[in-house]
Formats: sequence, structure tokens, C-alpha cells
Amino acid sequence: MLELKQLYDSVVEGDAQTSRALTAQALAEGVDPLKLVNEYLVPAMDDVGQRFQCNEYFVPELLISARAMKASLELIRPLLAARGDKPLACVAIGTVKGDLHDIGKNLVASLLEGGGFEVIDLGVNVTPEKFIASIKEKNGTIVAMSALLTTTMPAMKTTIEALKQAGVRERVKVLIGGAPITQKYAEEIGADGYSENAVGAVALAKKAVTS
Ligand code: B12
Repeated sequence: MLELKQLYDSVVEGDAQTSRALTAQALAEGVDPLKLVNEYLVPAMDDVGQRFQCNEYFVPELLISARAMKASLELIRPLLAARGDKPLACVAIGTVKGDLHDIGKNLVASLLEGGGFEVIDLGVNVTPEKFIASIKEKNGTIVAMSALLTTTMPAMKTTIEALKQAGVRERVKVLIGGAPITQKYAEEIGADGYSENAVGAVALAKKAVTS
């Protein structure tokens, strides 16, 4: 029987080959894919974030850990997507204009997908026009924006204004997040929700589609 703590360790250590192999083995043994995400992969990335905060880890370690998590998620994602019948809603997610940080955004996108949402990942440096085009094209009901720079936070407000101008603000919920974002800022710019982490983002999105 597989010792799943090793999966956690492999992400913290940034060993993508091992995390992928352990994930494959766990899935073959019938472990619930969501359990792998919630109990091992996400806590491992939280651990990495904390190590980063204490200057034990630096950017390269962060990137290789994110790569290890991604290697596992590549195997898990299709299984999670396959088990929900109808997606709860379609989410257009992206990192706002001027901002290239995508580790947190990718984590949020993966967990939303795992949580039963159809996710249109628009990538980084996403203009308001691109968010609007996606919402219109896919009939999306949630816009999820990520920003990691204080200088790109205002792009969230600009995007909300643009959604209003385009006449689609009323039919979408806007969720925001990223290290410099706060609940207060979300309220200031008229966003519908803020969460400080990816697990909270899924809870927010679920609340948004039921309220
Ligand atoms: C990794 C990193 C980079 C990498 C990015 C690689 C990548 N592919 O993303 C690289 C090296 C490229 C980079 C570049 C830069 N960076 Co940088 N970077 C970081 C670093 C170290 C970690 C960010 C990260 O990935 N954290 C881990 C993830 C998991 O956390 P997260 O993004 O916060 O996401 C979580 C939550 O916020 C939330 N969340 C995120 N998005 C969303 C969205 C929604 C809807 C919801 C609900 C929740 C949510 O859930 C996530 C998971 O729990 C931070 C430091 C820090 N402490 O944040 C600096 C940091 C953000 N960078 C910074 C800077 C200044 C830069 C540069 C300008 C540096 C330079 N001079 O070139 C450039 C900017 C490039 C650009 N235009 O974007 C500053 C920003 C300062 C500020 N106040 O604005 C920071 C804070 C470092 C510092 N202390 O100075 N960076």
C-alpha cells in the first residue's frame, strides 16, 4: 500500500517525476482523486508558501514545487472533469493585464475544475476585452481575476467597469484574489467575492452559483 505522505513530500521537494509516479500509483490503487488534491497536493503547496514566507525557500524552489504539483494535476484533472455530469457553471479565469504571475491562478483554476466547474483559462496579462469576449462566447457566469502586483490591482477595477460598459456585469459574479488583494479592496471596487486561497475560491464560486 502506498504511503501518501510521500506525495506531499515530493511536491514540497519539487520532485515532479516522483509526484507524478506516486499519483499514478495512488489512482491505480483506487484512491479518490479529490482526496489527493485536498489532503496532499494543496497542503503541500501551502507548506511551500510558508517556507517561502520564512525565507527558507526562494523563487526557484517555488517554481519547481508548482511544476511537481502540475505533474500530478495533469493525471487527476481528466478524472475530476469526467465525474461531474454537467458543469456547475462556466468560469473565465485570468491574471489581469500587466501581470504575469500565474502559479496561484493555475492552482485556483485546477481546483475549480476539480470542484465541478468548466474553466476557461485565459492565461496571464488578460485585458478586460478578453474577459468580456470569453464571457460572451462561452456564456460564462463567473469572472475570476488574479493579481499579484500592487500596480496591477487597479486592472481589476478597470475590468469590472468594462463589464458594466459591455452590459454583462449583471449576469456575472466577479471573484478576485492574489497576495495583495483584501476583502476591503474587493468591496471598494465592487467585486462579488474575495478569497485568500484556492480552496476558498471554490467555496466562493459554489456560493456564487447558488445565490
Ligand atoms: C513566483 C513569483 C514571481 C515569478 C512568477 C512566475 C509565475 N509563473 O507565476 C516571476 C519570477 C516571473 C516574477 C516576476 C515579477 N515579480 Co514576482 N513574485 C513571485 C512570488 C515569489 C510568489 C508568487 C506565487 O506564485 N505565490 C504562490 C501562489 C500559490 O500564491 P498566490 O499567487 O498568492 O495565490 C494564492 C492566493 O493569492 C489565491 N489566489 C490567487 N489568485 C486568485 C484568484 C481568485 C479569483 C481567488 C479567489 C483567489 C486567488 O489562491 C492562490 C492559492 O492559494 C511573489 C512573492 C509573494 N509572497 O507572493 C513575488 C511578487 C508578487 N513579485 C513581485 C515583483 C515586484 C515582481 C516583478 C515586478 C519583479 C521584477 N522587477 O521584474 C516581476 C513582475 C512581472 C509581471 N509583469 O508580472 C512582488 C510584488 C510587489 C508588489 N507589492 O507589487 C512580490 C510580492 C515579491 C516581493 N516581495 O517584492 N515573480
